[in-house]
Amino acid sequence: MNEPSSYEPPKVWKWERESGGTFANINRPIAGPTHDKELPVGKHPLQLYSLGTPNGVKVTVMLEELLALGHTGAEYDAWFIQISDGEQFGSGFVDVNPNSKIPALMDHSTSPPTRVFESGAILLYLAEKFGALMPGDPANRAECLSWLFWQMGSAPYLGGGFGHFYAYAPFKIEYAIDRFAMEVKRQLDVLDRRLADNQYVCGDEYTIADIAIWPWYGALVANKVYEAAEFLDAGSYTHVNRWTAQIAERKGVQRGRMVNRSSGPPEEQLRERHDASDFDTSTQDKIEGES
Ligand SMILES: N[C@@H](CCC(=O)N[C@@H](CS)C(=O)NCC(=O)O)C(=O)O
Repeated sequence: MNEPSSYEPPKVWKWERESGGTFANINRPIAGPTHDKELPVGKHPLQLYSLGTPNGVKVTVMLEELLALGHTGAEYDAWFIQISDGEQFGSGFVDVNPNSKIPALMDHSTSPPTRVFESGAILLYLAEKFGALMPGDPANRAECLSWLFWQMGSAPYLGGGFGHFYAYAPFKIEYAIDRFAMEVKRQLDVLDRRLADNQYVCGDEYTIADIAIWPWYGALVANKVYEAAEFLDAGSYTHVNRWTAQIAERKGVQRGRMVNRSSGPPEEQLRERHDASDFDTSTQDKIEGES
């Protein structure tokens, strides 16, 4: 274990300076808007305000899967929210999500329009609205919801805990990395054991539980977040790797993971999505831009 810090917490914590590290500029100890800014509203009933992070990808995959199943009412506009510029603190965004985090959804097909925030709540709302991607019978529904909420409770240990201290903190703290690496490996083992006997997380059916879990744990074992696959020996979770590759083949997943994305290969990015044809236009633009 490396040297312990000499830091002694004061009696009352005060916000005096940025903590350093990636994203420190947007961290604040207070809620509420920092500036007035209305959100744009497009032509579809569903308006998504998001970014192509794992939490954002859950919702764009869900919407693209619903469309692939023929639910035309799931057509949506996806607006790009640049969280590193503090756009989640604009007044319009805070009206949709008082917690100032993407993803946030407005459903204008209801009167008055319905706001939904928290990615798990959005997945559940959409599954219930369209009667899709969630088992109907009580026992399987309970299993599906259990895994959905497992993801919502576990991911902060992966992102806010492990990912933060391994990849984003201004210096490496062995104690913190050890603590969260241990927990994330335990979570991967939970998932691996479940997927050893089940094709999908809830059994034979692909559900919102897979849609919630894949952008986090699938991305982790595929080395797409934190570059930590080797460190965590992600290859040893063979069933998670099998499931990750299987889900990556789905058309809804391939489309959904492009939406609101602003990093990676240009052909995998669709910064805003307002129509299904945007996927074709985006690829065409990229090809023309390169020639
Ligand atoms: N529990 C929330 C977490 C959402 C979340 O952490 N969003 C991040 C991006 S992945 C964000 O908007 N961060 C901006 C900020 O913290 O100011 C959910 O699942 O929707």
